[in-house]
Parts: sequence; structure tokens; C-alpha cells
Amino acid sequence: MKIRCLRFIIFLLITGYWLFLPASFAEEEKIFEIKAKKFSYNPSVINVRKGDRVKIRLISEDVTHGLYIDGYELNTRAFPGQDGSISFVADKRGRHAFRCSVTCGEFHPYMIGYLNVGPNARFYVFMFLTLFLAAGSFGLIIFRKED
Ligand SMILES: [Cu+2]
Repeated sequence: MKIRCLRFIIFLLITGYWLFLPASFAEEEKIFEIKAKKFSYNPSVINVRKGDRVKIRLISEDVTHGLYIDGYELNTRAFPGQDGSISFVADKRGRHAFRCSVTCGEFHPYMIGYLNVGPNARFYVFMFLTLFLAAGSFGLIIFRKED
């Protein structure tokens, strides 16, 4: 009886896990509004996780500015009163510089920001739970023999 009860609990855990899975590990959408002004971006550093869908809205507060992301080779422009936008999946890890792609004045070359793409912790949680449940399933097989 005790074993049967335990087996049922494990069954519920496994079923719950697989039902819960698609929602919890779905990609996250991250939206940023970056204000460009001679000669900086605000914010100048944005952090995402690998696999996130990233949307960047570029707003110019003075003259025309651009935003080019190194490594992703993506570019957009923002005119005064007309925003630029970029959307992409952050599939490359690491620190990527983004820089102004429109010559906007004497300090234009120093107009730089950073996109940090960190590890996807959700992936490791997923792996851990999968191994844990695999061990649980293995336990079920052993219990069955004793029944
Ligand atoms: Cu600029």
C-alpha cells in the first residue's frame, strides 16, 4: 500500500512536470527602449539570456542616430520623432558592443553600449529536473519488482 501510494505521487510529479514544461521554458520576450543623444545611449548596457527574443526601440533625442550590434550584424536608425527598431533572438552568448552607425558629431566614434547575453539558467534547471525524474522512474521499476 505504501509503495503504491509512493508510486502514485511520483506519477503525479512526472505528469505535472511535462504539463508544466511548455509554459515554463518558453522563450522570454525582452523589450528595451534605448534613448540616443549626443554621444551616448541610455541605457548603455542591456542584459538578456541566451534564447530570449529581444526587441529594441531606438529613440533619438536630438539628431539622427543609429545602432549597430557587433556579432549580430543588425542595424537600425532613429530620426528625431521617428523611432528605429530591431528584433531578434539572442542566440550568441557574450558581450556584444553596439555603436552608433550614423555620423552624428565629433564624438560619434565613442557612442557605444553593450548587449550582454548570459547563459540560460532555465536550461540547466530543465536538465536537473529531467535527471531527477529519470532517477525517480528508475526507482519505480525497482519498486515494481518488490510488489
Ligand atoms: Cu550618433
